[in-house]
Amino acid sequence: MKLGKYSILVLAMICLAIPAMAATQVQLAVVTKPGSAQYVAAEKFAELIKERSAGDYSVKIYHSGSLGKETEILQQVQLGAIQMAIVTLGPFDTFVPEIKAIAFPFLFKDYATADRVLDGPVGREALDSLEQAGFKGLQFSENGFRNLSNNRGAIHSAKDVKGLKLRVMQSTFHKELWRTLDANPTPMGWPIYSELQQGTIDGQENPLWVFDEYKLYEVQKYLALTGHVYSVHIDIANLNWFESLPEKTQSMFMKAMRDAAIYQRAVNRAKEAEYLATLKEKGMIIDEKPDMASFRKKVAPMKEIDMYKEPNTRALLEKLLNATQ
Ligand code: EAX
Repeated sequence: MKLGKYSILVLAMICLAIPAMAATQVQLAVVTKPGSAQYVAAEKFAELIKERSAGDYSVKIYHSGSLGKETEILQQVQLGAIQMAIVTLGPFDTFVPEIKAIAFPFLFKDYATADRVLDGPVGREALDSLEQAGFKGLQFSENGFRNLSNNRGAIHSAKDVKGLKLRVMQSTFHKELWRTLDANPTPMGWPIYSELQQGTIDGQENPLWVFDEYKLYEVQKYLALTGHVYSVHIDIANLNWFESLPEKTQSMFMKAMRDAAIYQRAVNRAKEAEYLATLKEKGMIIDEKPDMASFRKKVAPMKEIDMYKEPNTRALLEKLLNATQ
């Protein structure tokens, strides 16, 4: 077929128009890699947005530390350099102090309680508190219950923690928690494989999926299923950007993140037994029933420390303690 001048012109116009019709790209960061809990939620979210916006929006996921540690990711969302992120609660407490109430040890006795409270009004209030730092809190997704591992020796009760060189998240609260437990905590961003390998630190604490996905069984010998903190991920957007979106789009993003989080939590929980079996097979020495009464006793005074006297933190903690009853 021979194209006339006019047809060529029309064709050229169509080609030029295509970029304008392309999806608006939303940049979302996670510090961890594909297969990680954060990534599973991010990927599901991206898929839902693509479907539900009929191609108007696409989500580009930055992962594996390509935008820095979680603290740096939070800074970039805060500045609007990127629009969204899924970040572990730990590093949030230097941005929004009261959010650490959610990481209070032994606050949630099981997954059902965590879901009920965090998906309910108290959880919503906590997410809304992030607005003071320029974040829109969309949803909580899940890291999981954190468990303690180390290379120094078996840890059964709280007294075995004494002097342990422990990596903690870049969080004021986690540092204080492990100081209270008499460890020697050092805040570091993620990942920490080489620090464990080189012996800069003796131990760390994380949910079971992390041990598997990051092969921590290669560099950690002892694991105690302490489940001391239910660790959440917070799924956030830059507040100004989010509020600039049409209302319908805002609801679509909210709902898609909620559905992605529900999906991701289910995946995480369904795989837990499998993760544990792998760690055993890989030769970790696992204490499945550590003396948790000794840990609870040791951290009980934490309710009264200065960090928790700050009124907003105190208020959120009280609400959480009531709601989790
Ligand atoms: O999400 O930094 C941490 O210990 C996190 O739990 C880790 O990135 C896995």
